[in-house]
Amino acid sequence: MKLKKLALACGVATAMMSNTFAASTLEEVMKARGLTQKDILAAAKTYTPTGGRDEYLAFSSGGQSGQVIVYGIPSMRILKYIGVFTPEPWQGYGFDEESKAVLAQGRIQGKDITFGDTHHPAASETAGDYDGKYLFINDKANPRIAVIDLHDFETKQIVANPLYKSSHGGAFVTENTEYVIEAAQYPAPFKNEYVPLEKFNEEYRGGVTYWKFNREIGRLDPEKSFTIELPPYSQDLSDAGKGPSKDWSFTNSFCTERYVGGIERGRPPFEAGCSAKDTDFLHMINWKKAAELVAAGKADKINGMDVLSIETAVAEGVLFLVPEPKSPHGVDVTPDGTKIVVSGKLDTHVSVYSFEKLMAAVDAKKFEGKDPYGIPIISMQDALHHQVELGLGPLHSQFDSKPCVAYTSLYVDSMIARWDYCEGKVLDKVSIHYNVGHLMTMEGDTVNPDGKYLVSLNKLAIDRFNPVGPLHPQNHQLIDISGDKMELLYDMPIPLGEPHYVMAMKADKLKPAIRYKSGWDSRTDKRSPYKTRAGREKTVVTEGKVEVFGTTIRSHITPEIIEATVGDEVTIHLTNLERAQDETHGFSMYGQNVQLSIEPGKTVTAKFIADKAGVYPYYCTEFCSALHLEMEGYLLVKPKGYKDSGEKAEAGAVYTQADYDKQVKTNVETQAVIDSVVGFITSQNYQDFPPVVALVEDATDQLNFAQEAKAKSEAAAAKQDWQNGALWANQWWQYQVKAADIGLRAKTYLQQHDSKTIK
Ligand code: CUK
Ligand code: CUA
Repeated sequence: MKLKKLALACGVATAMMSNTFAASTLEEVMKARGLTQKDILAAAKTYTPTGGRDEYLAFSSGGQSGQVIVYGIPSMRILKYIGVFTPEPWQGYGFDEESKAVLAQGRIQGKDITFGDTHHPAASETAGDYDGKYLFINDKANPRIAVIDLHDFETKQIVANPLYKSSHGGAFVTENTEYVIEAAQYPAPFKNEYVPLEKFNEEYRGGVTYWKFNREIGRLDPEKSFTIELPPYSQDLSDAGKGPSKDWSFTNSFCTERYVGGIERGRPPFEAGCSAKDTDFLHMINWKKAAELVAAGKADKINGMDVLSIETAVAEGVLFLVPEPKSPHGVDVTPDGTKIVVSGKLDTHVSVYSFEKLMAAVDAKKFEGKDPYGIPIISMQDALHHQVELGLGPLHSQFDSKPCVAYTSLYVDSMIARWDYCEGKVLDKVSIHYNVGHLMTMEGDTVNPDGKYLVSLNKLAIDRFNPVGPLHPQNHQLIDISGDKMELLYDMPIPLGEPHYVMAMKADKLKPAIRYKSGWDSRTDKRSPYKTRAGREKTVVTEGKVEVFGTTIRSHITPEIIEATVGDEVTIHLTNLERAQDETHGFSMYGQNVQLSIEPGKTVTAKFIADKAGVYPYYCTEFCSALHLEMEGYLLVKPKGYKDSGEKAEAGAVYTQADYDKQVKTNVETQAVIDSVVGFITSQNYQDFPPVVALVEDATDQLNFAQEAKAKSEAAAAKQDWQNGALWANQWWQYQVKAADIGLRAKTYLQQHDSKTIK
């Protein structure tokens, strides 16, 4: 009765849907779903059939989630959330000891911080172009930079800025990733002490930090990093120079009024006091020369970091200011490095500065004055190439493969402007939904942009998606920029924090691994000292400690029983023995906050105190094989002084010779099936197909395990131990089934990929 009602209700609700399903021609589908020709064209430009790949991979900041979001372009399919500043259970990030150590590097004054406000991802560059090796991202709330290795898409390092109390203008890399740039934001004292706001001008400071990147080891080197002290202006976005300007970096600022707020004390709020003047300052820094000065011992150590004082930076000619229209936000260097595009939220213009003119003023020492800290100011007239009126609220700019073509987000107008920064002409505009922050074109911040697509990172998504409560998803809109008119193609909801910037790289630049070298600690990129081989698993019990050296492989965890006494520190090292692609095992345990992800080859460690006597089942959390549910075990925590009764555990089922014979008969038949599959594969040119070679390797592994189990079952049978004989015969069969499964996958692959007999 109930079912009938439900069916009726569903029938009404899905009437339109079922029409769509019944429709068999394109025209019928268009009619049923109310789609226009333009919609169909947009769909055809983004739809990626099963098995298809994207041309670009986008790496998006995950905003407050503290993670990085990876998605494909043009399909806009999300591929991964990389755990960066925030624990991420699926990847075991922040749960295994190896990744906990990475998160611990990001402690702020000794305190664990388990989130980040990520803003700007930056890919490593060689000669100003993405090289596909590393990704960096900043945390605005707790000034930190993280390093992600694109070999395995894992976070390897977090550095915390020892001077700032917030930062925004990071991460941006210099042309050959010599340095990763991180600018401060809200001024604060460098020392970790109380300083009254009355001392703002004297003791609060801003700065730009240059984190030295050591490409050999793929890590930032704090010892070789340095900071340029800056006045207490709120430094904002930064960009590194390119080509002729490659030794320089540029950092915006707002609130050069140095207003300190105090709305509750009857003073006008920050927003009024920080936007009173007509102009703020663009900071222009010769980082190359600054690095030489630091190397020559001209820096002071503050909180362990080399700091070049304003005084030294000015005296040595590495720091200059240029006025820019008030409350600027984006600063972007053109691909040829000759111009710097600055957009001001409160101005309808973008200001295009000429690097050549800036250098002419520097060389001629032609300044219009000094700021209160003695920094020379180059006049706007002397530095501007021109200003171009684009619309309301210009924020960020990116570039096209076509010379002189830029795209700028118009926050207030909710539009993207395409314009010519050489001639100063607007070329086209397209509406977006709504209030765009950053925008991004393919490789659009390199020396060699690809054009093709643009993604608009909108701040509001009102009315775009099915409502899911007051907190809306973010909306990344994909726009086709290959033609004369920009065309909106697709809306992608992002359900994880507010991304600020995203960058996209040609997918074929990336060469991610499919497995680790055996027994690998992926966070330190070294062989783990806890690597355990098959057959060498052991549990070491010492006073107050239980240490397990275990393994995982389809479909068992070794060990399956761990015994401890209450109060013991339990350490479990697990090595995934798998070599096959995508054969990750998980490991989670009741009540201990343990959740590991063990990818093929990886070794990880869980550590906890067994502080309560009891029974703690554990199991594999990845559906890895037909007997995945049986991938299980028990941690038994005994009370102190517990005496075993000496009773023998009785098995639930008893096996006889008949059971043994029956299983062996099945195994012999199964082997015949396997032999025929193997016969097929080896009759093909399978060596020409690397995925099949990998599958064959894996199947061979499984068949070797089957042989070992077979030997054990026969040995037991020889002693008339039918119980163990039958069980080992069953294990032998389990391995056969896995081998057969893999073999069939290989066979299907060959049949679908045109191997020689199919031709
Ligand atoms: S920011 Cu958020 S829209 Cu942090 Cu680059 Cu401009
Ligand atoms: Cu291993 Cu499920």
